[in-house]
Order: sequence, then C-alpha cells, then structure tokens
Amino acid sequence: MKLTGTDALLVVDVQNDFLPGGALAVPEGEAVIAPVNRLAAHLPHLILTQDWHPTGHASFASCHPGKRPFDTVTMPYGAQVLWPDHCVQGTAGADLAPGLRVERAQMVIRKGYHRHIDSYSAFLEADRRTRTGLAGYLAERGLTRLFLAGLATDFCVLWTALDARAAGLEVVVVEDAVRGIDLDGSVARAWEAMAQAGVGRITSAELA
Ligand code: VGL
Ligand code: ZN
Repeated sequence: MKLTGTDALLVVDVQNDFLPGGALAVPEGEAVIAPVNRLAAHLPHLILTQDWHPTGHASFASCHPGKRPFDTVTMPYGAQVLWPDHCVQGTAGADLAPGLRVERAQMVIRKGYHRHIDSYSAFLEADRRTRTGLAGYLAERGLTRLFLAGLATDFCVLWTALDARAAGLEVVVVEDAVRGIDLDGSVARAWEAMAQAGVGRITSAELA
C-alpha cells in the first residue's frame, strides 16, 4: 500500500501490564512488538497511547466491594467491565514495553486518568463527552489516515477505531500487529463492528 505524508501509525497501549506477566496480560500480546517496530520505522508519523490510571481508578474491581475482575457494573455513563488494577501512573506496569522501538514518536496520548471515567478510546472517554485532544492534534497536523496497532483489539483498539471513523478519519487496522483480550467472543464482535464502520484491514507485510 502506498503511504503519504498524511498517514500516521497509532500504537495503542503496548505497556507491560498488557504483556505476559502483567496485571492484565493480553494473550500473545508480545507478538505485536515485532510488527509494531517495523511499522514504527516506516510510517511518516508515529503516535502512541498509554493507559494511565490513578490509584483507585473506577475501572478497577478492587474499588467495588464484592466484585471481581471481568464482572460488569453500571456506571453513570453505562456498563463498565471491571479489571484487575493495571497501568497505574508511574508504575513499571504502565511503562511502554521495553522491546518497543518507538523513539520516533511525535506524540504520546495518555488516557484513563480521570478517576471516575474509563477511556478505552484514544479520542473520547467512556462518558462519551470528555475529549482527549487527539482529534484536534491530528487536524492541526493535517493527518487524515490512521494505521492502528497494539492492544487490545476488542477494547482500546476497537473504540479508538470507531471514534476515529466518527471524527472523519480513514482507519486501517494492522491485523497481525494487534491482539485481543476476548471476553465471550468480543474479538469477533470487534472485527464486525469495525468492518461495519468502514475500518480497513491490512497485514504489516503489505505496509513495511
Ligand atoms: C484496555 C482494558 C482496560 C486496553 C485498557 O488497552 O484495551 N483494556 N484498560
Ligand atoms: Zn485501563
């Protein structure tokens, strides 16, 4: 696929807590690192996200007496899956994976830092009102097509892809550079929802 100066690679949440041994390990999460590194060296623009929660974040099961990780609760903004404590600001689990070669990154968007609001999407938090600033950044820089890689396919990649489409961007997910958590078929549903929204799919070999 031919790339242009308005293309960016967005690497979602490739952080220690989402890798084997981490607090919320995504199956085969480490497999995204090699393709991400190849793409990161190749795409004209590189943007990263980091899940970045304060201690006691409302998405943590530990903050909901009687609840366990992967239970669902109702928050003021709707349903919320509860997670093990993960990606706490300033901890090793929140660090980018040590094998990532992303020195070229021009922007790092942190999300999920409001104690009472989760944010899977890199654009819009779970209240669907609070903006991260990423849409404005992309607009100011004239970046109109996003290639998505990272973790997890069925949560942060999915929501980021859908919100990017809603913001009028072209979106292509690099299928071998993402992995999912997969709660009750959520990975298959994520691919369907992204296809419905006009999100493209490509392999890293077609790009770099
Ligand atoms: C994520 C669950 C909780 C993700 C972040 O990066 O997909 N999933 N926080
Ligand atoms: Zn999180």
